[in-house]
Amino acid sequence: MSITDILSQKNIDAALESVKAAGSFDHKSFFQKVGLAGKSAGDAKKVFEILDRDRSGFIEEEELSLFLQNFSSSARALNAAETSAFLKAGDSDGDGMIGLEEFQALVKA
Ligand SMILES: [Ca+2]
Repeated sequence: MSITDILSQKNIDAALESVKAAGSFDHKSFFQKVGLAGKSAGDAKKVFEILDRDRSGFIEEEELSLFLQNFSSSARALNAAETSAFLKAGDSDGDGMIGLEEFQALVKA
């Protein structure tokens, strides 16, 4: 499964372009631009499985910091403030990671 099986390259390029500047990442705006906000729970699950690189069943902080690189290997890493804001937005049960249901809720938010 590749991310472009789920999302269009055009939307991915536009979303990545909008977060090029360090500190400019906002998950809500990114999920909108990349087209994920309008996808089904099943498609969100497929994306979650790509983001969960070590297949632990959770997106941990390190995986979150490399979030953009799942869309393009040349994309930047998120900085510490962006990563921590992203984690805080998604981690509703406070375990320090984002689970599948949390991710599905986050992309719709
Ligand atoms: Ca993981």
